[in-house]
Amino acid sequence: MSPPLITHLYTADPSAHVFNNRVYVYPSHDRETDIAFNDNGDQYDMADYHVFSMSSLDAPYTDVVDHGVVLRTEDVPWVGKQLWAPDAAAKNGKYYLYFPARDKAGVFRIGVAVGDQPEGPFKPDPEPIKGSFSIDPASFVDEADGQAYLYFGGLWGGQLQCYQGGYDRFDEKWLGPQEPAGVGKKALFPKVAKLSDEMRSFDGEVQDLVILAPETGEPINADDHDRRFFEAAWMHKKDGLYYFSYSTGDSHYLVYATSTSPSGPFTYAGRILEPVLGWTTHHSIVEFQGRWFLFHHDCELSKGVDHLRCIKVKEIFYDKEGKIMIEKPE
Ligand code: FUB
Repeated sequence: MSPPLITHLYTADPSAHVFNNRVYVYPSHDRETDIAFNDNGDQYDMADYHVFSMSSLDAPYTDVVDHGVVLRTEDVPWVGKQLWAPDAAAKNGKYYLYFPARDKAGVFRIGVAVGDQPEGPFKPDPEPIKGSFSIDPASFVDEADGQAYLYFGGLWGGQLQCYQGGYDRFDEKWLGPQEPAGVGKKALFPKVAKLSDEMRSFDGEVQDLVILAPETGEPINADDHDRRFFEAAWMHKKDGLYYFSYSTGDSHYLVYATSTSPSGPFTYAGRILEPVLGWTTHHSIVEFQGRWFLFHHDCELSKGVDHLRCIKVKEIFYDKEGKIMIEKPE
């Protein structure tokens, strides 16, 4: 088992990118609270973000730099609480930090903050991104044409199930640990939106990112909790193929689906990681110096406290067909 990458803080939801030949990690910063545990995730009550960077991903991790606090709840006028899993992107010589948080009314939105350097500081826009909702933004800039995308969404505490009547209609009847279920019901899809060239607004409509079951060619069923999308979207591209990976939530897997288009449809392709210590599992995948790495978290550092997590990194591999392998093939 890999050792935690960071031990002086609890960290989770690592979004890793390579900027200027250095690895930058944008994680959640977990903290202790006295909030009672529930399936809505209220105990995940994070209040700021740190950025970390490093020049090597091989243990022991001796050169991890903590760049300090880059954004706080009180820096963002629209935020009420819960700074959850962030991500970052680079474009046009600027760096963009995307972050989900509950607004003052308790509804999750996605904000953006802009910086001149990958380690910040980041200046937040005063309003959330228009048309954004739910959690776990993951940005992806396609090197094929420079188009940037934001993938997002998360069930239960992440409120994705509250938008079944339309992306502009928040239905509070669906708040709490519930989602579509039963024979014939299809799973809810993660969302994707094109980002405009200035990276701070959506260019066009938010769309469903359709994930198909390979054996039927039909969307994944709602009851298929081993494969349906729950949260923790991530996109990477290798050899022209788009890989959308995510957490299955209450079955605790990290899985992936592939497509020849960044907007899908995607076809489920397999598991990346089996359940780890702790309820949540969340990750990113990045290429660094010709090798591919999975960043993820577990609760080893807190000895199993679900909301006190630690990030880890592990090299991953691909077979000849492009299937992700967690162990090096013989
Ligand atoms: O860290 C808070 C939430 O837990 C994230 O947004 C989810 O992906 C899960 O890891």
